[in-house]
Amino acid sequence: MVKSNAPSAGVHEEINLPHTAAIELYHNALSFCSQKVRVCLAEKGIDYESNHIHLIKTEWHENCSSLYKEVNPAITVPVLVHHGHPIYESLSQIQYIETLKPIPELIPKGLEEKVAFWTATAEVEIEGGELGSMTEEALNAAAARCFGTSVAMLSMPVFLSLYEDITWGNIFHGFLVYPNFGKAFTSFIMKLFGSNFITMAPFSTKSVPIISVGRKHTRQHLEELDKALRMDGRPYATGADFTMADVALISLFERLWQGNYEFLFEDLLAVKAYWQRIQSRSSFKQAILEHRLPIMNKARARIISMKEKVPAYKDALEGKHARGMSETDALMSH
Ligand SMILES: N[C@@H](CCC(=O)N[C@@H](CS)C(=O)NCC(=O)O)C(=O)O
Repeated sequence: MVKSNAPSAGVHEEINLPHTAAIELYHNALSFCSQKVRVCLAEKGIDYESNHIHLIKTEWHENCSSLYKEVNPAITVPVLVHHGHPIYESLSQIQYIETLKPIPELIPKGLEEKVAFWTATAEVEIEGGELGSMTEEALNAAAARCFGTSVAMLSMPVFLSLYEDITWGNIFHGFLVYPNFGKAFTSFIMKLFGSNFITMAPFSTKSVPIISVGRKHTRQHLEELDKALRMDGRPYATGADFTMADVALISLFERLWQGNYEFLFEDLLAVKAYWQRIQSRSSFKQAILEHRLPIMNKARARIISMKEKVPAYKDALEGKHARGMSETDALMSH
């Protein structure tokens, strides 16, 4: 996350950005927050002008371009723009969309607490923003707290695979334009070693435990969701209707798809059916499927093929699953 020059959350009536449509969205295909806002807009049936902004993981630091800095000096996505006035922070954007078009209700009366539970657990909360600098104990505590954090711990193979298709020119460009040297350097290292980074000493001593902690807790959060769904056979996270809780969960499932982690809920039949139900909604097609970039499909295909070719890589990503054991079996075998 980039904090410098961050404008305050909410609508900025004092700013007038050039625009061609009443509602515009600056967003990125891969970004969790962008996905949530796109799903909300699709669920509400709100038309908008789509301005895709690349981040280095999808192609280049377009978010650092002078044009984009006019939209958001904090260089983050998403930014929602209404009649030229930007709304910063995805949470404020979602609330703004809710007031703009209250029906269909995404936070139905009486379900506020349940929705809040799932939206809070879907958050990514990483102290200091760096998984690599956390102890295993801190990783476990953070992953246990939030489903979003545990899924974020599974994202490294996805990013490494994406970097394999980013040009060196775009990586070096980061040293010139990206305000955080540490992150520009991380992109350089990830590009340099590609997917092998996961299993390569000395990096593997950090990366393998991060993925392992992420996997263990993701499985636990999925089991919790399975239990909630099975309790009364509800189709969606909070009951009969699709709500903001599902909006928040979609981005996590999409990341699990992106990293080919579906094996984590292969035996959780209620979760499996839930994910299929979500994918059959038109909002999923409009907000997620239609935005999957070729580089994202390629990154997933590379992960699948690496797992077939390199047993240590498969082991790092799948743990005991790679050897045909469920995560629960694996825990019990300790
Ligand atoms: N709290 C912000 C977070 C925005 C954010 O950090 N977005 C990420 C993508 S998920 C970003 O734009 N990062 C810039 C980068 O990676 O260079 C929100 O909810 O909108």
